Amino acid sequence: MVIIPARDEGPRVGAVVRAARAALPGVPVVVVENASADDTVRAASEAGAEVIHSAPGYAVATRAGFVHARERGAEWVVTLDADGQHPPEAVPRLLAALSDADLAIGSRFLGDAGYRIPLARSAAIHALGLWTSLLSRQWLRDVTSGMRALRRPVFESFADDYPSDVADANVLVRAVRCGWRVTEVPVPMRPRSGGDSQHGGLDGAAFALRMALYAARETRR
Ligand SMILES: Nc1nc2c(ncn2[C@@H]2O[C@H](COP(=O)(O)OP(=O)(O)O)[C@@H](O)[C@H]2O)c(=O)[nH]1
Ligand SMILES: [Mg+2]
Repeated sequence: MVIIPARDEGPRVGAVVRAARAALPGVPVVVVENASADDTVRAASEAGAEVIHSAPGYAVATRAGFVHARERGAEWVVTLDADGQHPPEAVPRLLAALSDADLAIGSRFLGDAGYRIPLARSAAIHALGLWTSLLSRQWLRDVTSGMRALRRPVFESFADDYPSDVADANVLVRAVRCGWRVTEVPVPMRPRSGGDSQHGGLDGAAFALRMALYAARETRR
């Protein structure tokens, strides 16, 4: 099952849903939406997605997707942004990695990133990558990538217990410490195709600091 959290992505979500359905014929594509002020719901439905609703927040929406996938008995889930950042045509490569991994990350830092990542953001992701690698004792790079594939035991566990504020690097620390096999697959990405990121500027810095703190807390669970 493909899970696409989306808020105010009306101009973008339709293309992502259509590309995902084309790349993965017969696979359910679920858009998890909350409180969009635009036509996100209509655009997603018209493109052929099932739309479900969640409480606010990216992590909360992602978890709602995991719960839905568990109810549907999905074997695996892939999470994609609705903003056009993650190329759905690369999903089959991510799924192939699940043959010997439990969680596969689409990574901008293993090959061609595909676009110029703003310097401050790139520095923050690399610093979080080092921190995450230290905490998990596994070399991980694109620790904030929202493009991930998860096998059933992983998303079923996350459906039961998942952070509600930040769910990026901290989730990877948890996964490695749970003994799940985590791997990275090179995926060229794109900048979001319009609209605003959920975190920019100072808000982004505060978000990165919270993520680092939550990641450290995972080692004490
Ligand atoms: N349902 C839902 N989706 C959200 C929320 N916040 C962000 N998203 C979606 O989550 C995805 C990732 O957010 P984005 O702003 O692209 O984060 P970035 O890629 O880290 O800059 C996008 O598809 C957003 O539309 C939210 O509160 N609810
Ligand atoms: Mg994005």
